[in-house]
Amino acid sequence: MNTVRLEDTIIAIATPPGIGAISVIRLSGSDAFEAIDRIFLGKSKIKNSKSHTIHYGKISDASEIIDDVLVSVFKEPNSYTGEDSVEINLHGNPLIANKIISLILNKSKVRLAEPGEFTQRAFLNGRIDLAQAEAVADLINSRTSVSLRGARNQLDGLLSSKIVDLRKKLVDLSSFTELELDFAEEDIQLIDRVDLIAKINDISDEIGRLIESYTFGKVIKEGFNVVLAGEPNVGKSSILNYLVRESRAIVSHIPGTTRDTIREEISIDGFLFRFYDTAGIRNTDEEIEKEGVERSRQAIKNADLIMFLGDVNVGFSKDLEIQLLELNPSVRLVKVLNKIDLGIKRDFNEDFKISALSGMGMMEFVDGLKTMAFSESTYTEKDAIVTNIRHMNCLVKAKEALLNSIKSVENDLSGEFMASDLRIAEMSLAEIIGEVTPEEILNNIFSKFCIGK
Ligand SMILES: Nc1nc2c(ncn2[C@@H]2O[C@H](COP(=O)(O)OP(=O)(O)OP(=O)(O)O)[C@@H](O)[C@H]2O)c(=O)[nH]1
Ligand SMILES: [Mg+2]
Repeated sequence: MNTVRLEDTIIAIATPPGIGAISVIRLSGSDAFEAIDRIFLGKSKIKNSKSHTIHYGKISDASEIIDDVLVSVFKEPNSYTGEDSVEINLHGNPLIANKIISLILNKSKVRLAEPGEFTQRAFLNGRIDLAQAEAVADLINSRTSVSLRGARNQLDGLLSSKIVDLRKKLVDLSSFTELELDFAEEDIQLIDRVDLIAKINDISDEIGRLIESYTFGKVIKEGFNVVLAGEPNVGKSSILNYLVRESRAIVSHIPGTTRDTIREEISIDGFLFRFYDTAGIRNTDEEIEKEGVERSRQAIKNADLIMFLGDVNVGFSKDLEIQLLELNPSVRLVKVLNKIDLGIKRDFNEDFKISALSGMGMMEFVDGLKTMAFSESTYTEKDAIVTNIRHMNCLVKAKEALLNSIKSVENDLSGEFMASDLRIAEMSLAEIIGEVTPEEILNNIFSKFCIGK
């Protein structure tokens, strides 16, 4: 989507490809009503209908009836896109949908919509801001109840209103500092410097709290990556199988069984956990196993948590522990002793004791996992939580600018510096909600949507 062409009327199928009870075609733009009226046989013309009404009728080509349909009418500005729009409910066969779309394309000045173009119009026409538009995509792509709730909150404007509020505080401050610049010659201070710094600090702290929420927000949206790591034969694959309740990975008494990294997702209390079973790490000359170990290392680098496994009779290799932490220095590592059904002979300073064979200790481990993923977060559903890396980057930029502005006040630099930093901070916040967002970024955001959304 290079240049925005709001004047075009666009069409797309809004339901997934394939067969279903019904499909929905969306049509939006100034010619939407005329376009549908050219092929729709109903009691009255759609053009003359009231907004938010539904009309039964038939779609017909000159020679044949294509389908009987329901047409919903939305008049601007009270539609999803803010434009005149219709939604056609038809029988859920892609052949019918394609016929209707071709018919409209042939008979009217309508073009196929690009991915996300309906939502982009909703944004450009001021129906929703950019963070809300992004939440639409998140809502559709959510795979757990928790991430769904996060997206819902963002779509409802929880984050946006927080950003708007912070931005307003900044604009209020800037109005003083900009005014001071106007009277620079007279050297007037309209706002006391101690007071000014305190106010900037308050805003910066609030932004800081949003930045911190991203650790939690990322887990909400993307899930939590747990890598099962350890020496060969400690029972990594057995644990994966236990967690997913199926024989997903091959288990054998022969060390070096797992080669490929195996990924499985499970939802625990509505949170998405992604488990990676990896090849046991050891020095080997066997070519395939070597590659397996390399893949283990890659998985470990991307882990949020390493589940470091030890055998009840052997414990944990200090050497391997060091290697794991070298690969991912910021990761949380928990020591889990497996095979306790064989009897515990000594203490290895482990965090958890389990048996993949009998299930002993597994409940406690899974409970522990939830705590480890979320304990540090003191965020509740009602808090604005940042789940999007783009927002996160804008917030970091804003905070940096605020810290710079404080520095220039403390160093008694010319007011220009502080005013300019406050402006940068304000612009960075505005970028989150799409008020000063470069077109390239906008295109990038909407191109990731599905067609018809
Ligand atoms: N007694 C007992 N045996 C277990 C337990 N977990 C795994 N085993 C056995 O230990 C052996 C190795 O199990 P795997 O799950 O294949 O071990 P792994 O860590 O995936 O091994 P590699 O893929 O070779 O690195 C198998 O014979 C399992 O049946 C357990 O909790 N108790
Ligand atoms: Mg294995």
